[in-house]
Amino acid sequence: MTEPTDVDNDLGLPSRRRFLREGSALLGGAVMAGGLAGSEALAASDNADNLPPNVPEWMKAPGDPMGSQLYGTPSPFEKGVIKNIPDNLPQYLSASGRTPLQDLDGIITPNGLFYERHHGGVPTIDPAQHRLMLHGLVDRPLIFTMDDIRRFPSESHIYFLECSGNPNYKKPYGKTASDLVGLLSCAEWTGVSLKVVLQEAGLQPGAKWIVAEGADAAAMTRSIPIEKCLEDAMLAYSQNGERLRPQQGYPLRLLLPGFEGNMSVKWLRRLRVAAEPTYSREETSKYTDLMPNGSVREFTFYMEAKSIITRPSGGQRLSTPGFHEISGIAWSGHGKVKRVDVSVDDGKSWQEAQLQEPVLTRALTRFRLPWQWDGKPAVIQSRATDVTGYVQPTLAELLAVRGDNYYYHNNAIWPWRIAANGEVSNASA
Ligand SMILES: Nc1nc2c(c(=O)[nH]1)N[C@H]1C(S)=C(S)[C@@H](COP(=O)(O)O)O[C@H]1N2
Ligand SMILES: [Mo]
Repeated sequence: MTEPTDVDNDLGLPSRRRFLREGSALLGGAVMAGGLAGSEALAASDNADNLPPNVPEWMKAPGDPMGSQLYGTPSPFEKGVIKNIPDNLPQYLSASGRTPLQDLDGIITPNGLFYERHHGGVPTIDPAQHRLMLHGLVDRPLIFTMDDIRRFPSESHIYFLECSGNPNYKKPYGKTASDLVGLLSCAEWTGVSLKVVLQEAGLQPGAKWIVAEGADAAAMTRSIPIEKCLEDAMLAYSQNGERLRPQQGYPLRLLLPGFEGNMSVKWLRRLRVAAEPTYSREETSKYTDLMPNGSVREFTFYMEAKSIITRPSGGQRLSTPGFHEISGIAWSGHGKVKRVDVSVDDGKSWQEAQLQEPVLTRALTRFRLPWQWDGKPAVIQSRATDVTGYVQPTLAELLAVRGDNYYYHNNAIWPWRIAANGEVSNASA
């Protein structure tokens, strides 16, 4: 093979020398000023033989043949991008694994990194033996096979799913974006509108709630107001184009966009239409909150507006002063994110971030803000506002209203502290 010197290769990419001449213009001047020379320097791990202008090792022989992986997996160099499983919790029957939000881009969570939360382990369900039973206040009680479900007209929507204990109000809050709010993911879901299935059975007068039950050892049970069931609730069987993962409820889950994750019952086996909620364990002893005056907030369905900077974020390090894009995610159970403001001066002033299209209802929204870091210690944070005009509060504001016994629904602003050496840590810890 000949050495690629100043000859354009057949991919039409700029050659090295042209890149050196025009490089800073291509990358927008100020952004990388001085940076190119820096990247020419050898890092400790670099093998000079693989660097320009030499031909790297991996060009000198053909790569792996087709079919060496029948289900693709990430590059071995990405092996650190995995679910975050807290080791300070008993992790068998009631378990959680968090999405590594700080390592992801865009708004879609890859299926292998979707957060998982389960109360009785992950059942292995043969779809041929799975049934969904629909009964109670309906004209025609029905039992569906998975084939029956998939014969209904289907729809696909991108929605986030978030656990309402994400995080809970008990310290310590954790070091990384994943420790803080990694019980959050976003996927394109495909399934059947619950409304369509309910029309098939015929709702009777007095139908006010639907009690959903999962086919796991926990028989997770939650009551859902009928309005939500007739609005955007889905019986989902696919996630990002392929069938649900077992951890996400294979072969069928309920999906209630914008509601606390606990209500999106996985491994869905039963829907009972009722006049009253059932007051199950998960809506009485759990997923309710004690206010300072002794009253209890129950049925706190909606996930309020929230955001977090994922880059730079806790556990990461800024390599050099100068240009850095601040990027993160924002979401609201009430609908679209209207704006995100970012502060780089510990909350003294705020700038409006750019929202990356698409901005979707009850989905994650990516935001970005260009930033010149002067190399001095700084505190950065983001604040979401949703379509209702609601503004994401600070942790201090939430604690002042909700008191010491509140556990779920912590949608606080999470500031990151950047030290002079570039290290990023949790400023609320
Ligand atoms: N059947 C069943 N459904 C369930 C659960 C469960 O343990 N069993 N966990 C709930 C909780 S607490 C959450 S936050 C979401 C998590 O969904 P995921 O594991 O797909 O992320 O599922 C909910 N649905
Ligand atoms: Mo949850």
